[in-house]
Amino acid sequence: MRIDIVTIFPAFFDVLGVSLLGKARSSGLLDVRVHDLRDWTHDRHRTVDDTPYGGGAGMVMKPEPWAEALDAIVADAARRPTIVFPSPAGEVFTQTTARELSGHQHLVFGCGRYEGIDERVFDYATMLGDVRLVSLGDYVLNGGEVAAMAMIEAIGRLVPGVVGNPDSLVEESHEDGLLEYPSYTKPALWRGREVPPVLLSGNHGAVDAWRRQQQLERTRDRRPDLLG
Ligand code: 6GU
Repeated sequence: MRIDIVTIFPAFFDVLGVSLLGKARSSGLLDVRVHDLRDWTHDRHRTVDDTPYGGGAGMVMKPEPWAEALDAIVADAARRPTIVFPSPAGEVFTQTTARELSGHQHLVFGCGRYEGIDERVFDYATMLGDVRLVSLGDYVLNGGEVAAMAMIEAIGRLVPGVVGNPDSLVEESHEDGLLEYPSYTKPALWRGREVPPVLLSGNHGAVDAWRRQQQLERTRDRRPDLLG
């Protein structure tokens, strides 16, 4: 999978060089390319923002650098990419979104800062790829970078081969619409706290039933919205 990221803060993405995704990059499973939006400005100050038409607080990202950046990225792309703009005004990103996007060959993340990107950029981008505005949830971050990082990690780990043992992907929170069951390791008695005895019983049927019950109870207590 190829992932292009356009940002005015490329350093936010330095962490893509470490841990599981870092390994996936070194091994060639993920081809991640981080681009500085300012490389497509032409003035001495490398300006990416301007005042909003109609007035109001804050600055808006100018359309021209965005169009040039996206043009350059798709120019050497094999096929139409999916272009994701992280935005608190977008559709909510879930495990379903991650699963879907993990099947795409080429993702482009356009990370906006300030009050947003000139709206015409989203329309222009539809000529180059399939455009999605995607939010992490109902709270506001300073820009799309941290949101893009979260999405890239959620998506990247679903790309076949990135997570070494694919079994670890199936018993996670949200994969079956429920929260994950609790996990324990040795020692069986620690600071006065015991591991639930059923887990030491060797009875696999009983363990499975207990875990399913735990998933249901936790989901009901913490995330009743998931049960519909
Ligand atoms: Cl995708 N962007 C920003 N700026 N804030 C957010 C978000 C995205 N998702 C939740 N809050």
